[in-house]
Amino acid sequence: MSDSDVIAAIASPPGVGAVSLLRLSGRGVFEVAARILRRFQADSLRPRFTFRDDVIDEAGVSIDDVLVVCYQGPRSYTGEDVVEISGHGGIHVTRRILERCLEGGARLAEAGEFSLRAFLNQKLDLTQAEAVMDLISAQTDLAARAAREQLSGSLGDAVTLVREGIIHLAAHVEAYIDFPEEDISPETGAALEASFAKLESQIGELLGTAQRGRLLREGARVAIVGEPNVGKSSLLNALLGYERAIVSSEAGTTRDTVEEVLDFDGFPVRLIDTAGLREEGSSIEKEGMARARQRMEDADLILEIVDGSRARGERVVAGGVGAMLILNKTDLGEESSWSGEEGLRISVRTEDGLADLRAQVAARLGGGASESSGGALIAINARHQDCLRRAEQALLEAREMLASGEEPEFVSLPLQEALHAIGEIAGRIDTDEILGSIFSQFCIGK
Ligand SMILES: Nc1nc2c(ncn2[C@@H]2O[C@H](COP(=O)(O)OP(=O)(O)O)[C@@H](O)[C@H]2O)c(=O)[nH]1
Ligand SMILES: [Mg+2]
Repeated sequence: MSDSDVIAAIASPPGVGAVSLLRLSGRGVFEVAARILRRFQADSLRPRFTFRDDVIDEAGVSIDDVLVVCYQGPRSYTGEDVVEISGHGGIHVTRRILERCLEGGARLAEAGEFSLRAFLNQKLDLTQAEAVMDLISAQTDLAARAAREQLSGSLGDAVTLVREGIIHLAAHVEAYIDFPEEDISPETGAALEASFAKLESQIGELLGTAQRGRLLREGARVAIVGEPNVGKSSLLNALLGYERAIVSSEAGTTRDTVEEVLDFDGFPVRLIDTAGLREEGSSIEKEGMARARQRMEDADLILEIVDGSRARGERVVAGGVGAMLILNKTDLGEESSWSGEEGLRISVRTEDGLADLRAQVAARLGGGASESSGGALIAINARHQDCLRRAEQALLEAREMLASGEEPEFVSLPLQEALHAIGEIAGRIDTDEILGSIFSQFCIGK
């Protein structure tokens, strides 16, 4: 596989659509186009101009009447010469056009290969390539915004700052290797300390966005738990806006877990209604309760619902860690034993307090959207987190070595390690493995 041979793929989703898009990229792509299009001439093309042509078969018979746009590298998504062909979106016709591209000299692109080329041609760094994927799979406005900002380079810029800081620090330390007779003066020592502290706080800040990143990409699991009949299923329905779960005044109605994804102030939330927890119950209900307990363990957040109109009993969530207490049925008045208890008061029946509930859940999950409305909405992924942790660890090591009077030569080793770990984030260091693992998650044609 050459890294600039002509690749082709259907870029639109499989199935019937109004139009389908085929994308070709690589050296010689205009010659391929000239072989399969009736009027196209490689030597007189107008880049970024739409024109009409026919894709023809071996015998010169038209397969489809198409629109064609050419891009001349490096001014294209991949940085190479690119041809895009829009055809009539039938499954058969689209496949025939792709076949013609392959017969004309292109080969089928691998998953993510267009974006890989964009990366290799420095049109995108790795964080931006990952953002392309995030944008495609975003389920809420906030998730899409985070992806867009990462695509525009916000994370890459923040990482570059850290990288420059480490280079600066390393250069400082290296200077002492070249002049071994000089001791590190107290002023220099203090300046180095300050640089370490600054880097640590920059890295810490980025690491602090990991939870938000995970929740925006994967959604949060929020389990609604509590005793029977407190209004758990009613709450799920009210938040969803339709009667998803069965509500009844009979205790033990919900026996299985019911899950739905919804948008909580920008956070995709997987809301899970569970069977009420109580001592008695049939064997089916007991199985439901076992599932409820399992969901509680996996949850990012537990909403513990109680009936505020009745005397308080035992709490079902031991210690209340990671749980929000919610007193429902305030329309019936609050029973005196709850007075002074911290917890959100709502009434599913009158919908009082539901907006507060949404906002508080979003705030608990990711600091809320408003917190970051001023600056960039950075939300790192697990790979970035891993790189940053390694960098943090290596910096810590370097700092300790320096403090204990270690020779500068030795200190520069962990600094190089930190630099390497940070470099991996944007991909400014060649490591085939990380490239493979990232781009293979793309779809063909991306
Ligand atoms: N008065 C009042 N009744 C409610 C409220 N929320 C739920 N209920 C009622 O409480 C009963 C049990 O509700 P359900 O959602 O099935 O409870 P679950 O067992 O916790 O899922 C039903 O009769 C609901 O109509 C509320 O805010 N106020
Ligand atoms: Mg229920």
